[in-house]
Amino acid sequence: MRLTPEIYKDMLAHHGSLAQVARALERDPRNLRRWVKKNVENITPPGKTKESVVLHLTDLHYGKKTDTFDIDVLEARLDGVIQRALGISRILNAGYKFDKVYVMLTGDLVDGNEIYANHPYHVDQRASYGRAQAKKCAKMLKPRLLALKDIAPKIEIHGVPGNHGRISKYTHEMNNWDLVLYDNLSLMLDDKDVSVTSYEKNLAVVNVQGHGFLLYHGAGIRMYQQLPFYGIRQRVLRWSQTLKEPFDVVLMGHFHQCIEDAVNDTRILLSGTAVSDDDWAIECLGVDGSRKTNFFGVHPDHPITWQYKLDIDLTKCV
Ligand SMILES: [Mn+2]
Repeated sequence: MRLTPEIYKDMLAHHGSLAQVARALERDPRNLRRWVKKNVENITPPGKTKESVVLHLTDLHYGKKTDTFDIDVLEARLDGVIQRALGISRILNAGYKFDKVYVMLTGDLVDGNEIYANHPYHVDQRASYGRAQAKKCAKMLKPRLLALKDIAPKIEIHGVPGNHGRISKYTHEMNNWDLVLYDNLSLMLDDKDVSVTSYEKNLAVVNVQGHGFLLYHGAGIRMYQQLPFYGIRQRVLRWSQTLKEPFDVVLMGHFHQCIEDAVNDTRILLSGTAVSDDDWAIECLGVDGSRKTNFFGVHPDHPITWQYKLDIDLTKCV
Protein backbone atom coordinates (compact mmCIF):
# COMPACT_ATOMS: atom_id res chain seq x y z
CA MET A 1 0.00 0.00 0.00
CA ARG A 2 1.33 3.40 -0.97
CA LEU A 3 0.94 5.74 1.98
CA THR A 4 -0.70 9.06 1.21
CA PRO A 5 -1.41 11.92 3.63
CA GLU A 6 -5.12 11.03 3.50
CA ILE A 7 -4.48 7.37 4.36
CA TYR A 8 -2.13 8.39 7.16
CA LYS A 9 -4.73 10.77 8.65
CA ASP A 10 -7.40 8.04 8.55
CA MET A 11 -5.03 5.59 10.22
CA LEU A 12 -4.04 8.17 12.83
CA ALA A 13 -7.71 8.75 13.66
CA HIS A 14 -8.20 4.98 13.96
CA HIS A 15 -5.01 4.03 15.84
CA GLY A 16 -4.61 7.15 17.96
CA SER A 17 -0.85 7.77 17.69
CA LEU A 18 2.00 7.87 15.19
CA ALA A 19 3.70 4.98 17.00
CA GLN A 20 0.60 2.80 16.63
CA VAL A 21 0.30 3.69 12.94
CA ALA A 22 3.97 2.74 12.46
CA ARG A 23 3.30 -0.61 14.17
CA ALA A 24 0.26 -1.25 11.96
CA LEU A 25 2.29 -0.41 8.85
CA GLU A 26 5.33 -2.33 10.14
CA ARG A 27 7.48 0.76 9.57
CA ASP A 28 10.22 2.29 11.67
CA PRO A 29 8.47 5.07 13.67
CA ARG A 30 11.45 7.43 13.16
CA ASN A 31 11.16 7.03 9.37
CA LEU A 32 7.41 7.51 9.59
CA ARG A 33 7.87 10.69 11.67
CA ARG A 34 10.19 12.09 8.98
CA TRP A 35 7.68 11.19 6.27
CA VAL A 36 4.85 12.84 8.21
CA LYS A 37 6.89 15.98 8.76
CA LYS A 38 7.65 16.23 5.04
CA ASN A 39 4.37 15.09 3.53
CA VAL A 40 1.65 15.85 6.04
CA GLU A 41 2.71 18.76 8.21
CA ASN A 42 4.24 20.81 5.41
CA ILE A 43 1.29 20.48 3.09
CA THR A 44 -0.54 23.71 2.49
CA PRO A 45 -4.11 23.24 3.69
CA PRO A 46 -6.77 23.71 1.01
CA GLY A 47 -7.73 27.34 0.54
CA LYS A 48 -4.43 28.62 1.98
CA THR A 49 -1.59 30.28 0.06
CA LYS A 50 1.98 29.27 0.88
CA GLU A 51 4.30 32.22 1.35
CA SER A 52 7.42 33.35 3.18
CA VAL A 53 7.54 36.34 5.50
CA VAL A 54 10.17 39.10 5.58
CA LEU A 55 10.82 41.29 8.63
CA HIS A 56 13.27 44.10 7.95
CA LEU A 57 15.17 45.47 10.95
CA THR A 58 17.74 48.22 10.61
CA ASP A 59 19.31 51.12 12.51
CA LEU A 60 18.42 49.92 16.00
CA HIS A 61 21.52 51.80 17.22
CA TYR A 62 21.95 49.68 20.35
CA GLY A 63 23.98 51.85 22.72
CA LYS A 64 22.92 55.27 21.43
CA LYS A 65 21.49 57.74 23.92
CA THR A 66 19.22 60.71 23.15
CA ASP A 67 16.63 62.60 25.24
CA THR A 68 14.06 59.83 24.66
CA PHE A 69 16.13 56.82 23.61
CA ASP A 70 18.46 54.40 25.39
CA ILE A 71 18.94 50.63 25.60
CA ASP A 72 15.82 50.11 27.79
CA VAL A 73 13.65 52.08 25.35
CA LEU A 74 15.08 50.06 22.45
CA GLU A 75 14.25 46.79 24.22
CA ALA A 76 10.64 47.86 24.81
CA ARG A 77 10.29 49.10 21.21
CA LEU A 78 11.67 45.85 19.83
CA ASP A 79 9.18 43.89 21.94
CA GLY A 80 6.43 46.01 20.42
CA VAL A 81 7.59 45.31 16.84
CA ILE A 82 7.71 41.56 17.46
CA GLN A 83 4.27 41.58 19.10
CA ARG A 84 2.81 43.51 16.16
CA ALA A 85 4.41 41.12 13.65
CA LEU A 86 3.00 38.12 15.54
CA GLY A 87 -0.43 39.77 15.80
CA ILE A 88 -0.61 40.44 12.06
CA SER A 89 0.58 36.94 11.20
CA ARG A 90 -2.14 35.44 13.42
CA ILE A 91 -4.78 37.37 11.49
CA LEU A 92 -3.22 36.30 8.17
CA ASN A 93 -3.07 32.66 9.26
CA ALA A 94 -6.66 32.28 8.10
CA GLY A 95 -5.54 32.58 4.48
CA TYR A 96 -1.82 31.75 4.47
CA LYS A 97 0.59 29.05 5.47
CA PHE A 98 4.03 30.53 6.11
CA ASP A 99 7.07 28.30 5.56
CA LYS A 100 9.87 30.60 6.67
CA VAL A 101 10.55 33.97 8.29
CA TYR A 102 13.44 35.94 6.79
CA VAL A 103 14.88 38.55 9.12
CA MET A 104 16.84 41.06 7.02
CA LEU A 105 19.30 43.15 9.02
CA THR A 106 20.81 46.10 7.14
CA GLY A 107 23.27 47.52 9.63
CA ASP A 108 23.68 50.11 12.38
CA LEU A 109 22.13 47.57 14.73
CA VAL A 110 24.82 48.56 17.19
CA ASP A 111 25.79 52.19 17.61
CA GLY A 112 29.53 51.58 18.03
CA ASN A 113 31.69 53.81 20.16
CA GLU A 114 34.43 55.64 18.32
CA ILE A 115 33.91 55.97 14.59
CA TYR A 116 33.09 59.69 14.94
CA ALA A 117 35.07 62.17 17.01
CA ASN A 118 32.06 63.00 19.22
CA HIS A 119 30.77 59.42 19.30
CA PRO A 120 31.60 58.65 22.98
CA TYR A 121 29.42 61.60 24.11
CA HIS A 122 26.27 60.00 22.65
CA VAL A 123 26.62 56.49 24.03
CA ASP A 124 24.47 54.97 26.79
CA GLN A 125 27.21 54.20 29.31
CA ARG A 126 25.50 50.93 30.28
CA ALA A 127 25.94 49.73 26.69
CA SER A 128 29.65 50.40 27.00
CA TYR A 129 32.12 49.88 24.14
CA GLY A 130 31.54 48.20 20.74
CA ARG A 131 32.31 44.60 21.63
CA ALA A 132 30.06 44.79 24.71
CA GLN A 133 27.29 46.33 22.57
CA ALA A 134 27.58 43.51 20.02
CA LYS A 135 27.26 40.95 22.82
CA LYS A 136 24.43 42.65 24.72
CA CYS A 137 22.47 43.41 21.54
CA ALA A 138 22.71 39.74 20.48
CA LYS A 139 21.38 38.70 23.92
CA MET A 140 18.52 41.16 23.52
CA LEU A 141 17.67 39.96 20.00
CA LYS A 142 17.90 36.19 20.63
CA PRO A 143 14.57 35.53 22.45
CA ARG A 144 12.74 38.08 20.31
CA LEU A 145 13.88 36.52 17.03
CA LEU A 146 13.09 33.02 18.31
CA ALA A 147 9.56 34.21 19.13
CA LEU A 148 9.07 34.56 15.35
CA LYS A 149 8.84 30.75 15.22
CA ASP A 150 5.22 31.37 16.09
CA ILE A 151 4.85 32.60 12.47
CA ALA A 152 6.71 29.80 10.64
CA PRO A 153 8.79 26.75 11.57
CA LYS A 154 12.05 28.07 10.13
CA ILE A 155 13.93 31.35 10.45
CA GLU A 156 16.70 32.68 8.20
CA ILE A 157 18.60 35.73 9.42
CA HIS A 158 20.74 37.69 6.93
CA GLY A 159 22.89 40.66 7.90
CA VAL A 160 25.04 43.26 6.14
CA PRO A 161 27.05 45.88 8.06
CA GLY A 162 26.27 49.58 8.59
CA ASN A 163 28.61 52.53 9.04
CA HIS A 164 28.16 53.19 12.77
CA GLY A 165 29.62 49.88 13.90
CA ARG A 166 32.92 50.35 12.09
CA ILE A 167 35.69 49.87 14.59
CA SER A 168 37.98 52.52 13.13
CA LYS A 169 38.57 54.47 9.95
CA TYR A 170 42.08 53.00 9.88
CA THR A 171 41.16 49.34 9.67
CA HIS A 172 39.40 47.02 7.23
CA GLU A 173 35.81 48.11 6.51
CA MET A 174 34.56 44.72 7.64
CA ASN A 175 36.11 45.18 11.07
CA ASN A 176 32.60 46.15 12.13
CA TRP A 177 30.59 45.52 15.33
CA ASP A 178 27.43 44.78 13.31
CA LEU A 179 29.18 41.72 11.87
CA VAL A 180 30.36 40.72 15.35
CA LEU A 181 26.74 40.98 16.49
CA TYR A 182 25.59 38.69 13.64
CA ASP A 183 28.36 36.22 14.44
CA ASN A 184 27.31 36.27 18.12
CA LEU A 185 23.72 35.58 17.07
CA SER A 186 24.87 32.69 14.93
CA LEU A 187 26.67 31.12 17.89
CA MET A 188 23.85 31.81 20.36
CA LEU A 189 21.00 30.57 18.15
CA ASP A 190 21.99 26.93 18.29
CA ASP A 191 18.85 25.66 16.61
CA LYS A 192 18.59 23.49 13.47
CA ASP A 193 15.63 25.53 12.23
CA VAL A 194 17.38 28.89 12.57
CA SER A 195 20.27 30.05 10.38
CA VAL A 196 22.30 33.25 10.46
CA THR A 197 24.29 34.50 7.47
CA SER A 198 26.69 37.34 8.16
CA TYR A 199 27.97 38.96 4.94
CA GLU A 200 31.47 40.39 4.93
CA LYS A 201 30.51 42.80 2.17
CA ASN A 202 28.27 45.82 1.86
CA LEU A 203 25.91 44.37 -0.75
CA ALA A 204 24.23 40.97 -0.56
CA VAL A 205 21.42 39.42 -2.61
CA VAL A 206 19.19 37.01 -0.68
CA ASN A 207 16.90 34.67 -2.59
CA VAL A 208 13.38 34.37 -1.23
CA GLN A 209 10.85 32.26 -3.16
CA GLY A 210 12.87 32.81 -6.35
CA HIS A 211 13.11 36.60 -5.99
CA GLY A 212 16.32 38.54 -5.29
CA PHE A 213 16.35 40.89 -2.29
CA LEU A 214 19.32 43.25 -2.29
CA LEU A 215 20.44 44.17 1.23
CA TYR A 216 22.44 47.39 1.58
CA HIS A 217 22.87 49.80 4.48
CA GLY A 218 22.97 53.00 2.42
CA ALA A 219 26.05 54.86 3.66
CA GLY A 220 27.71 55.01 0.22
CA ILE A 221 24.87 57.02 -1.33
CA ARG A 222 25.09 60.80 -1.14
CA MET A 223 22.02 62.95 -0.63
CA TYR A 224 21.09 65.91 -2.84
CA GLN A 225 19.37 68.84 -1.09
CA GLN A 226 19.37 66.49 1.93
CA LEU A 227 16.92 64.14 0.22
CA PRO A 228 18.15 60.62 -0.57
CA PHE A 229 15.79 59.69 -3.46
CA TYR A 230 17.86 60.88 -6.43
CA GLY A 231 21.01 59.15 -5.24
CA ILE A 232 19.20 55.91 -4.44
CA ARG A 233 17.43 55.75 -7.81
CA GLN A 234 20.54 56.28 -9.90
CA ARG A 235 22.52 53.79 -7.81
CA VAL A 236 19.82 51.12 -8.05
CA LEU A 237 19.66 51.64 -11.83
CA ARG A 238 23.41 51.11 -12.12
CA TRP A 239 23.46 48.12 -9.76
CA SER A 240 20.76 46.46 -11.82
CA GLN A 241 23.31 46.47 -14.68
CA THR A 242 26.41 45.82 -12.60
CA LEU A 243 25.64 43.18 -9.97
CA LYS A 244 25.98 39.57 -11.07
CA GLU A 245 22.89 38.46 -9.18
CA PRO A 246 19.55 39.91 -10.29
CA PHE A 247 17.32 41.55 -7.69
CA ASP A 248 13.66 42.58 -7.53
CA VAL A 249 13.60 44.45 -4.23
CA VAL A 250 16.16 46.66 -2.45
CA LEU A 251 16.05 46.80 1.37
CA MET A 252 17.95 49.71 2.92
CA GLY A 253 18.36 51.66 6.14
CA HIS A 254 20.84 54.45 6.96
CA PHE A 255 18.55 57.42 6.17
CA HIS A 256 16.33 56.70 9.20
CA GLN A 257 13.22 57.15 7.07
CA CYS A 258 10.55 54.61 6.20
CA ILE A 259 9.99 55.49 2.57
CA GLU A 260 9.35 53.63 -0.63
CA ASP A 261 10.31 54.17 -4.25
CA ALA A 262 10.71 52.10 -7.43
CA VAL A 263 12.68 52.01 -10.68
CA ASN A 264 10.43 50.26 -13.20
CA ASP A 265 9.67 46.90 -11.53
CA THR A 266 12.45 47.14 -8.96
CA ARG A 267 10.99 48.09 -5.59
CA ILE A 268 13.07 50.13 -3.14
CA LEU A 269 12.08 49.88 0.51
CA LEU A 270 13.76 51.90 3.22
CA SER A 271 12.92 51.12 6.83
CA GLY A 272 13.25 53.63 9.66
CA THR A 273 15.05 53.53 12.98
CA ALA A 274 14.35 52.73 16.62
CA VAL A 275 15.93 56.05 17.65
CA SER A 276 13.79 59.05 18.63
CA ASP A 277 14.91 62.64 19.14
CA ASP A 278 17.55 61.72 16.63
CA ASP A 279 19.72 64.83 16.38
CA TRP A 280 21.30 63.69 13.11
CA ALA A 281 17.94 63.23 11.35
CA ILE A 282 16.49 66.45 12.78
CA GLU A 283 19.50 68.53 11.82
CA CYS A 284 20.46 66.97 8.47
CA LEU A 285 17.11 65.79 7.10
CA GLY A 286 14.88 68.25 8.91
CA VAL A 287 12.66 65.49 10.34
CA ASP A 288 13.05 63.02 13.20
CA GLY A 289 13.79 59.39 12.33
CA SER A 290 10.63 57.54 11.29
CA ARG A 291 10.05 54.66 13.66
CA LYS A 292 8.46 52.28 11.21
CA THR A 293 9.77 49.12 9.62
CA ASN A 294 8.76 46.87 6.73
CA PHE A 295 7.01 43.52 7.19
CA PHE A 296 5.69 41.69 4.12
CA GLY A 297 4.85 38.41 2.40
CA VAL A 298 6.67 36.82 -0.56
CA HIS A 299 5.04 34.43 -3.04
CA PRO A 300 6.81 32.68 -5.95
CA ASP A 301 4.74 34.82 -8.36
CA HIS A 302 5.23 38.17 -6.53
CA PRO A 303 8.23 39.53 -4.59
CA ILE A 304 5.86 41.45 -2.29
CA THR A 305 2.25 40.48 -1.70
CA TRP A 306 0.77 41.92 1.51
CA GLN A 307 2.81 44.63 3.23
CA TYR A 308 2.74 46.46 6.56
CA LYS A 309 4.80 49.32 7.93
CA LEU A 310 5.09 48.18 11.53
CA ASP A 311 5.31 50.86 14.20
CA ILE A 312 8.57 50.57 16.11
CA ASP A 313 6.96 52.64 18.84
CA LEU A 314 3.45 53.87 19.23
CA THR A 315 4.20 57.45 20.26
CA LYS A 316 3.73 60.05 17.57
CA CYS A 317 6.63 60.32 15.18
CA VAL A 318 7.27 62.42 12.12
MN1 LIG B 1 21.89 54.66 11.27
